Amino acid sequence: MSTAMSTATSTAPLRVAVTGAAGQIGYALLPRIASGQMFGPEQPVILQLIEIPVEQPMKALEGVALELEDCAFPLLHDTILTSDPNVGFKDADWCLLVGSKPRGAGMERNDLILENGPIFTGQGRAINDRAASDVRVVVVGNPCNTNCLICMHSAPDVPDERFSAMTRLDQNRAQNQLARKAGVPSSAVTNTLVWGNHSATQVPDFFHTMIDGRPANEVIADEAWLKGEFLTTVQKRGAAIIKARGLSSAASAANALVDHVRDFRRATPKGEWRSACVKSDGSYGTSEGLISSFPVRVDAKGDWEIVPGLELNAFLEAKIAATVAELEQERDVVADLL
Ligand code: NAX
Repeated sequence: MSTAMSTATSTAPLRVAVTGAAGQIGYALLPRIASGQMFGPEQPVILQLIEIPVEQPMKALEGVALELEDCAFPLLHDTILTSDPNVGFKDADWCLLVGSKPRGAGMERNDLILENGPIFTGQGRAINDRAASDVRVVVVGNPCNTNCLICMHSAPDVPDERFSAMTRLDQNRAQNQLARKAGVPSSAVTNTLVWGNHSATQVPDFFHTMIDGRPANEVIADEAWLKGEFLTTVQKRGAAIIKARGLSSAASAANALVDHVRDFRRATPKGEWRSACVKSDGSYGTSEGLISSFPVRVDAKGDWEIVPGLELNAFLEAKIAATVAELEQERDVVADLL
């Protein structure tokens, strides 16, 4: 189904595929894309919205599309609704893989990984065969690092560097916690860095994150707080939101995805980096090939690199080793899909 709207500009529209589009994050995300916040105020978009072939989410998706129509966004040139990944990913410039199966009652993390694996092999194949030749893929659906790994392996014709998974929400959470503790605006906190897996083993790094140009651990001279409450607050923030709201983070996750895509579309300011999960080159004690969160810098051409040469102290080395061990274990669980 397609709901074409009038064209307001002459720039060719970007095709943006979003899976799980009828879900909570989708609801918060789609207006942000259609209004130009993700790709800029001059860039028209065509939304290619993918849901599972089940009546309720497809019906909900139709409702979301009606609401998008009612926003009369000048940049939104068309909205395609489908349950077929081959249709949804066709010619897509950006594939935002938000949908995944939620963790059910009594389900272990490994069960969740196994349940979601086949979704990401199928979507990877469809992206490989159907998407634009310069497609970029971002995985949000959890476990996002390992889902991204599976998707990347299932799309052998798409260069590995086009895949990333999201720790920008963790970065934003850490930035806010440090700013509040230091009593400064969040803009004073730069180079916020999260290493590893988007899970409770992630490592928010207060040694390389800067506050007003000085290392966070110098400005906040409270080592017990940094190593204790700060780390656990960021690591467990998702659970705190579920406890308070009865639902997982959606507005902040959609906001982080807008940030993540923008980070990859513009040059990172000199001397800075952003946190994102990309394919490991083996640096920082992270096995080559894993999708892990690193300090990432994007150049003017849009190519990214893992920022080299940061020094790791014993504290960081131990924490990174633990999160990498978890990623290796997740990779082993899905070994037959790689
Ligand atoms: P919802 O359950 O509200 O929505 C998920 C949607 O995905 C549903 O509408 C479902 O029908 C759809 N879906 C499931 N399998 C699909 C498939 N194969 N193809 C297309 N659609 C499919 O979840 P929501 O709150 O939107 O969260 C989505 C995902 O984001 C979850 O996996 C969640 O854990 C993950 N998150 C990741 C974050 C990150 O920082 N990386 C943070 C937020 C969030 O927790």
